[in-house]
Amino acid sequence: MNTIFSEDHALHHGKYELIDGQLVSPFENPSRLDHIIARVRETGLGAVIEPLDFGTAPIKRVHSEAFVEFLRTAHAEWREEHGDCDALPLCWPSRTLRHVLPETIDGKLSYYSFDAGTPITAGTWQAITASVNVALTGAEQIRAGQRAVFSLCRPPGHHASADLLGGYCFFNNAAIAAQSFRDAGATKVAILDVDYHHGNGTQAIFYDRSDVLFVSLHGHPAQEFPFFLGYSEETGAGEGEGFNVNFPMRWGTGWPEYSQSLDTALDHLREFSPDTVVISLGVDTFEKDPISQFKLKSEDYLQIGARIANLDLPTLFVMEGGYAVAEIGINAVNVLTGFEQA
Ligand code: SP5
Ligand code: ZN
Repeated sequence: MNTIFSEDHALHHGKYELIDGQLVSPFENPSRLDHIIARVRETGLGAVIEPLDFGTAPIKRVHSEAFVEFLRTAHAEWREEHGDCDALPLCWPSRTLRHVLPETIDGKLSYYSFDAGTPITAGTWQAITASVNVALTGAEQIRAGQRAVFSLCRPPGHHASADLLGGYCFFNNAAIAAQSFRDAGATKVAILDVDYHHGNGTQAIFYDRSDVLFVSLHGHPAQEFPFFLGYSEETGAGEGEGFNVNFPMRWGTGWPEYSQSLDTALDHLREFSPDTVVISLGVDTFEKDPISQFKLKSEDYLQIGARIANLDLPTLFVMEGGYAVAEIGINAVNVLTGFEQA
């Protein structure tokens, strides 16, 4: 299986995220990908290939023009106001407040974000456009006939919706790839999101559509970030009714319960019978993940890959979360080797 990878991910390296009442060095940092790419090479998974440049047109199929342009200039505007530090918001248009776009950089950053865990740095634009290109290059290789490709994206994407960043995410790589399959002629695309956190951005992007099925397994929003989406009663709207399927699970969930949900999730994909599958691949379901509360073990990821392979469909793996850096390479690549050995 080919891996698509760009060194440009390292240009996004925040100094702080706000978590548990403290500003700490971000859990989502470049060392994550150093470990994954090392494991890809060590296991001989396949070729490691640099992405092509697709420009911003495919991004704007999913994100609003204004949001894309905001991100392009956000750090420069921030630097003019506050000097050379990372941009972080601290006030959001929550209940009782109006959703009107302010003029200043602080106001715009608040408008376009939903948490204080997602710093914008000088190199963020270059890293997030490279991350999209990694996803789109993988998608193009699938269209050219590859059975499966690993798009080693960073920053991740599944928390980002059409005009909202957060949860370490800016552009929704998986959603942009899924839309690219549709635009290239696929009739039906399914996205299976196995990251520990609910893919609120992906759900929101496709919520009223029947051409892209979204199925997600994640920590229960009553307990876990992003808190305000991901319940099982969210099944889609209008045309999209029945094409959004959530499997929220409580803190402490281990393989026995997780694998049952996974099998039911995969049944939904089979019934939908898509042309192509996009996997939002997070390995923050791992027992030692520092910010998560599931109990999966390294060998369980082999099983996840094998069960996805049993769908017998062209499959694009798009990297999302996973913060147990010492084991992130083993866990992520286990999914892929489990897939290939099935
Ligand atoms: C892509 C992705 O995995 N984004 C995850 C973003 C999570 N951000 C904050 C989660 C805060 C949950 N509380 C952690 C408690 C650890 N002591
Ligand atoms: Zn996650």
